[in-house]
Amino acid sequence: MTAETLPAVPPAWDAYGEPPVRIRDVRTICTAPDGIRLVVVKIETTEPGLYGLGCATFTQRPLAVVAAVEEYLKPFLVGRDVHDIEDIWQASHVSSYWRSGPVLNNALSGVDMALWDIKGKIAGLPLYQLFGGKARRAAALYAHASGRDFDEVEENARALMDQGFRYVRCQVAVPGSSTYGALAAPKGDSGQRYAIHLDLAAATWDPDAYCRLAPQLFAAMRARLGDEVNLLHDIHERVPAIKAAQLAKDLEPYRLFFLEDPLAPEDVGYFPYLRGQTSIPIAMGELFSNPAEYVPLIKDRLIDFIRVHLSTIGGLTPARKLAALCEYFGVRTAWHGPGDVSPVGHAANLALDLAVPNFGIQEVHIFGERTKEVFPGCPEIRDGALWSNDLPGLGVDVNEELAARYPFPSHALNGAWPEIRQADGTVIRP
Ligand code: GCO
Ligand code: MG
Repeated sequence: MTAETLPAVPPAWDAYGEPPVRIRDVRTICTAPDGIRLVVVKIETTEPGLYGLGCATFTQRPLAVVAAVEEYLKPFLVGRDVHDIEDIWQASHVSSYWRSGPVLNNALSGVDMALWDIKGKIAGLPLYQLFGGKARRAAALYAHASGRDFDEVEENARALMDQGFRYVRCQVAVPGSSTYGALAAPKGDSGQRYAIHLDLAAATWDPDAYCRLAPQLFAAMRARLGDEVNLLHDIHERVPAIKAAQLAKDLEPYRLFFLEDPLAPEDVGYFPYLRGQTSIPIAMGELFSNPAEYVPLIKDRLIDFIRVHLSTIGGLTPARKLAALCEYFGVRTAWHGPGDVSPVGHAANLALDLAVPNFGIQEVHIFGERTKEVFPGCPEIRDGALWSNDLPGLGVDVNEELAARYPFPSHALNGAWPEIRQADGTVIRP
């Protein structure tokens, strides 16, 4: 298809540039080089060789995102001017009438990030330059130290500290419980079985045992690792709200950098109570998908760090607005950066990390060699920080031939989170 044969689409105003650059094709690339299902959107343009990439990874429902991109967004977007990012975001967002769910937002994010990537390439500038330029050299990182017991957590934390990490998230297995974040992938393992960090052999979850153990873990880590390292922890919405408040108080003496997801999105009404009980720094939000969900927590200063899975809120366009809102309320950024964010998504996180004044911390997943080969230009981890290259746009490419060699693992649930239950059989949050 050439620019001339493309359908005439709204808006009716003149396209930018001579000749204008239009969207020629929108498609998805599915790959799992390290066993984690990743979805990336590629937008090709009417300019030969000019394309953009965006992260659309919703690893529990990747195939639904693929359908949303290819069946709905593609026909809606082909022919539009690549420069109209805001207009395209707004139009796509409401084109489903019902909106702001994670499937549609991830699809929209793939498009949104790809358009920013293209804009950067046309400008010849890395994205952080379009966002106002560097406000820091690199983004300080935290990585995960997990273990079956305190010794293993300590060993993994020390290994990270030896690599220069100054921020370490610690999670330990509750014996006999299917604990979130407790298993680390052993050296040389692709991470496939550990992608969602669950000990599936242990069938149930005991919130009381966890609430007793977590403060002991941090007492041990402070004693063993010293005062200087910044420690973090993710409750992962695993306990009833009132227990989370007690746990937050019990963890206070260990001076965490932040305590993440003490409450489930359904329990945000408890935040004023939690805030009144403890001065522990709180990080929240990776499960929100409607950007409006953050507003009450930000404006009432109920959290300290905003956690956002960028693709789940619809990409860079809404994330930039949230970061700016946070700036005025003293809330710092902590974009979600686990293994189920593609290197393209990590590069998008980094573009914001470098440019926003209220950067807090960046979570990182240490990608395996295969993922780095599939995604040349993947941001570099050095001295406990994430460094951007200076290529135009997001600076990350995808080797499609190689990506195709790592199809999604075949599994009956296609990536869905297996259920976790209490001893009496009640299903609980993941
Ligand atoms: C975190 C997260 C993740 C999520 C995962 C779900 O890193 O803070 O909670 O590990 O569990 O992204 O797919
Ligand atoms: Mg989390």
